[in-house]
Amino acid sequence: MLTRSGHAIKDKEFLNGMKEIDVARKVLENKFAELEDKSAILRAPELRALFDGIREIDPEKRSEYGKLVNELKLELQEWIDSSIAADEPVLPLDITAPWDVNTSPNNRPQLLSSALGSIHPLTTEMNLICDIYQRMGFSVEESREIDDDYHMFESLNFPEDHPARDDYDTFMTDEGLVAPAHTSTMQNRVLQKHKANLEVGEPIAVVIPDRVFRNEDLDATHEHTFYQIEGVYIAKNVTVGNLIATLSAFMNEYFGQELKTKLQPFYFPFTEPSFEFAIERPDVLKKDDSEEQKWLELLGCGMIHPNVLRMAGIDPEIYTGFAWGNGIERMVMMKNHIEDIRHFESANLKFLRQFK
Ligand code: FA5
Repeated sequence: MLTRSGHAIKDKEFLNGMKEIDVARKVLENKFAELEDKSAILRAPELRALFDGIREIDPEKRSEYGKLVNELKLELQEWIDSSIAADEPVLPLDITAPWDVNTSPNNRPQLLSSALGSIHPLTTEMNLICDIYQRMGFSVEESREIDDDYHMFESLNFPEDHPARDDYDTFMTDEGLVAPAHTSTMQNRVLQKHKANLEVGEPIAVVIPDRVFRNEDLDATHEHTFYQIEGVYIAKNVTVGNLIATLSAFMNEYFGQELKTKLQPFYFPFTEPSFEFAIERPDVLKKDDSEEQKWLELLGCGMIHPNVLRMAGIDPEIYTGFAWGNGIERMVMMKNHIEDIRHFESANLKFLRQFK
């Protein structure tokens, strides 16, 4: 501390004063590191003592000394400023922002109130669908929007060069990666992940929703990008009867009524036997009385092929199971009497506002 005797001021006092500034800086530095409220450093007694000592310095040297004390104060202010800047979260750069993110919030265009928007009907319905399956004892797993040939075809028992590969008008990258054409690409992963359930007498019961992509000719019931939900159920002694009972229970809950349904034989390499499941269209969605207009195919399903179980390390002699893949848009269309699948991605507010 600068305590002065009050005797004649000499150069020696000035030099002592300089030393005391250095000592005080070190003390203040340690204090600053400990302080929660960094600005309190400006009220530290060590700093006050330096200022008080100015008047005791030789008048000739006083202004030079005072300048050094002031510089220390400015230095402290800089410490405070940079500690505040370090504490401030660095905002991620939003490249979609239609304004310069460096402008102050007051100068930015006002965002629209969220009350003006609403959740997309497909999201609402997907949440509802997952909720029903969860109540039926299924867990929900996420899929992925880029995959490989093994999961798209091989793990699903599509032999190489088999013509059935062409049924899935698949988009591929130059590197040979696949935009999944169905959520069945997740079957092998889910079976591997949950097969330990079987050893403790529990079933594998999982649904997997996600977006899928096909190089399709578009019409009222065909999109190139649409949603599916895959389901798998595996345990001992599972039969086609369990498959039908599960799908019927789900459909009755989702549509809130018993619908006319039709199960007809079909072919998928990964199920045996395989079926297509269709429901009767409500009258308002029938263009004419033809048999074709009467039914809309909602999903493909069947008993999981023994080769698919084997490839996931599950013994088909002990366990059996069923799987299905359900188109979400078509379900939502049937429930809400929507005549064209292309409305969903049209960004047509008149259409979307009906679901608010
Ligand atoms: C499949 O995708 C099989 N992976 C389903 C499956 C899973 C079978 C598990 C057996 C076991 P499919 O190509 O039929 O099958 O499509 C299933 C459902 O997706 C159809 O019933 C339909 O509801 C929907 N879907 C198919 N193509 C389109 C499309 N272009 N636009 C809208 N929905 C479609």
